[in-house]
Amino acid sequence: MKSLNDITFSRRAFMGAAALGTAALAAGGLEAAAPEDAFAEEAGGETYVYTSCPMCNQSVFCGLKGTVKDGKLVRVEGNDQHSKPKPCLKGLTSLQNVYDPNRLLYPVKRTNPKKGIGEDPKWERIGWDEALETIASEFNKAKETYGAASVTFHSGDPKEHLPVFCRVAALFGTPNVSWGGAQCAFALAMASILNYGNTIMTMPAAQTKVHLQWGSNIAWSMYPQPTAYKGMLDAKRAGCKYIVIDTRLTPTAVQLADLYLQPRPGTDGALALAMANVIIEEDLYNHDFVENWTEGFSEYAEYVKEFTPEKAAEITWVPADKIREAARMWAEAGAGTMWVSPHSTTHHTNGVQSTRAITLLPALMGYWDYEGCRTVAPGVTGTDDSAFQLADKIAELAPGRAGVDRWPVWSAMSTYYQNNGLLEYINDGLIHAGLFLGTNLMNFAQTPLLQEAVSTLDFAVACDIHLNPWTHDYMDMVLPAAVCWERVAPFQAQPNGIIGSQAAMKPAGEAKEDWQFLLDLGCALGFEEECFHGDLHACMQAYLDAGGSGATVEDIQAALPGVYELPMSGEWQPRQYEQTGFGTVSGKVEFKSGMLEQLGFEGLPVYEEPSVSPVSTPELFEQYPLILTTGNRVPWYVHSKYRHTPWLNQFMPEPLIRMSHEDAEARGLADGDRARMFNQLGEIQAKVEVTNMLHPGNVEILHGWEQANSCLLIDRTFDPISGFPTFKDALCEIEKI
Ligand SMILES: Nc1nc2c(c(=O)[nH]1)N[C@H]1C(S)=C(S)[C@@H](COP(=O)(O)OP(=O)(O)OC[C@H]3O[C@@H](n4cnc5c(=O)[nH]c(N)nc54)[C@H](O)[C@@H]3O)O[C@H]1N2
Ligand SMILES: Nc1nc2c(c(=O)[nH]1)N[C@H]1C(S)=C(S)[C@@H](COP(=O)(O)OP(=O)(O)OC[C@H]3O[C@@H](n4cnc5c(=O)[nH]c(N)nc54)[C@H](O)[C@@H]3O)O[C@H]1N2
Ligand SMILES: [Mo]
Repeated sequence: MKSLNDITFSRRAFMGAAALGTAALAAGGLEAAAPEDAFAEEAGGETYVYTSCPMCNQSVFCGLKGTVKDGKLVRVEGNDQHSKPKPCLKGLTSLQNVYDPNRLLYPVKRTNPKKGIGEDPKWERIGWDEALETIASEFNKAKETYGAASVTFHSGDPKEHLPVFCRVAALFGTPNVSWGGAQCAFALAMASILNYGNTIMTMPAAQTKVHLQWGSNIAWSMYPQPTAYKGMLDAKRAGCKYIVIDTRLTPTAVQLADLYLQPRPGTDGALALAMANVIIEEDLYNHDFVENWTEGFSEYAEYVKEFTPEKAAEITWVPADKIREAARMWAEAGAGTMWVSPHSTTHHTNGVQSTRAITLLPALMGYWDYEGCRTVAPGVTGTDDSAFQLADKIAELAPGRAGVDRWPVWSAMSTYYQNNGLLEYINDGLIHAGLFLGTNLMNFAQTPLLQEAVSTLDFAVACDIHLNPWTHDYMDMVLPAAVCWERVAPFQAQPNGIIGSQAAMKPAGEAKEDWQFLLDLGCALGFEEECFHGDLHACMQAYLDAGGSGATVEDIQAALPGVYELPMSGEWQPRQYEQTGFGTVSGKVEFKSGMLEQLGFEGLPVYEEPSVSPVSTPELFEQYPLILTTGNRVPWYVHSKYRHTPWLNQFMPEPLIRMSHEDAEARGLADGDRARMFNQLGEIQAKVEVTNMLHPGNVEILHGWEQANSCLLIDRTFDPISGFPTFKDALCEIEKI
């Protein structure tokens, strides 16, 4: 693997990779611009187009500027008028995504009956008319026989289609709608909303004195990182101190941390409670805020007495003096912000409660809504798209969702369904058909069980950029999706308004942009009027009208490459909660959650060991003595995507098992050896990389590899509060092959 230092996109690095790209393009035969043209002289004849980068699927993307020459996209760079003007290496690579010779270009249907795992579907090309008619007839048949809720609208991490996706699902009448948020950011939001009625996560600002970065390696992932990360570096220069708490010594920790804590995976709750113990014992907390604006403090203070730094040190591996130092640094700063990973503290059975314990640390200090803290600033007007999504209709349908009893807190806090139970919903006869748009079944725990279940559906259709056997072998039909440079929809929210996007070219083959496909599907299902007779422009205008901006599609286009500015809903005043209170059951910040108690859960942010761990399953630990973390992000891949994209694949061409020197030596393993990683659930094989990043006893592998699917080693246990999978609660052993 190349080092991080190699990931500057010098012309030379691009050219090296480009050679690979050209060979692949030639083999695929798709008419394409050779990547080396990206650096050809731009001698007239070129036009510029502007779009937003969906390569890492964050909901506010980075701005891109494309140069088009002779109908071909030849160069990609940042749009400096966008609020996120600096794309990362993935954004620059979106050019290769357009011309990827492996793209699916036509709708296909299977000709070989579905028989479960390992069957070749024998795809046959069909036309869009046949595709849409078949889907409509199959979905309507399921609706007549079992009710509309028997059809799931299931999406993954891609998000830009969601307004139309949700609208069409609501029109059809199914509440069994969901997307990547069901494994991703929503549990973090739940924890924070249970505490504050709002999210606490924010980036440090100029006046921030201390920032607590909890398990999120922003240097490599998460936020459109170049812009967010630059903001963090600027705050550091302005004097902000950083506490970084991560199970790995990450680039974020190395570059930013004034204090770095390396906990045992899944023990974050105990660590946060121990920090609270120090803050309360040493009387460092903000009495005024705690007395007036919080609920349940005395019981919480009583509970955290148990978590002395010495006891927490035994649980978490973090030395007691470091816990004290972190607590004091946080409490004595006077203004602090916090950023928590959307998946590292939530992919455990104790996820929501641990994340509540973490996100309550600002409440002890009253770090809320004043300069240098999380500020609750007014947003722009005219961007609420809930009316367009028919949110009221979805809320009406919500009681009929699958899984409401299984995950009551999730179900009370979201109107969508928790799709991690899809396997059981199918096996229990609740779901009979489905649309699988932009998702890979490989990213669910115990993938083969889900694949088997999906293959029993009466009808399943996917829509994707590629044909991907892990998901599509279990479908009846797959439809080709356009990529960002081929789309006119959608819009992106900006801090000061809305930004539009332009297409650089027509979609390749018969690919359609997701908004257009969903409109056509809505029409085929019988909702012509509500789906604007398939007219994308009319749909985009209706979307703008529903938000109340008063803008036309043309206004937004004319503002490009800039933002179409909208008025703010007011001016920020510090400590608005003094007027409004907090959006919780009690109207205050809740150390003891009223909602959790109402739904039969512990109201305090109690710490429990993960369901699989050295402590909770000692017999298993004896056989499998390594704690396995799956899915820590890398800069060049997003989940299962881009494994075949030459400019990205060069950095990590194959799966890697990463482990410490100690763990490798103890097993006679050296860097580059092939090894098997296994536990009671399964086995995968990959190359070993020995690293200083990991604590001895903790190993990792990235998810999304066809050659080594980490979800085979993850059981189907879920956090009972969020319904989140336990992608970071597993044990394993590793042996040389
Ligand atoms: N073991 C393990 N598993 C995990 C995780 C982990 O940490 N460890 N993380 C979880 C998390 S947080 C998430 S969000 C999920 C993500 O899970 P998924 O959303 O299933 O992830 P992807 O692999 O990105 O699959 C997206 C699919 O959409 C296609 N696609 C991309 N863009 C578009 C588009 O614009 N339109 C259409 N129609 N298709 C498109 C891609 O080709 C790809 O096949 O994975 C979860 N799974
Ligand atoms: N390049 C890239 N960017 C992405 C993605 C991608 O696949 N690739 N995926 C996108 C998605 S869907 C998501 S959800 C976000 C995720 O965004 P982030 O949360 O920022 O993801 P990571 O960079 O994996 O950071 C998680 C960190 O948590 C640490 N960690 C793991 N387990 C634990 C634990 O138990 N406790 C603590 N304290 N730390 C732990 C890991 O070492 C890792 O450094 O990223 C998004 N951005
Ligand atoms: Mo995610």
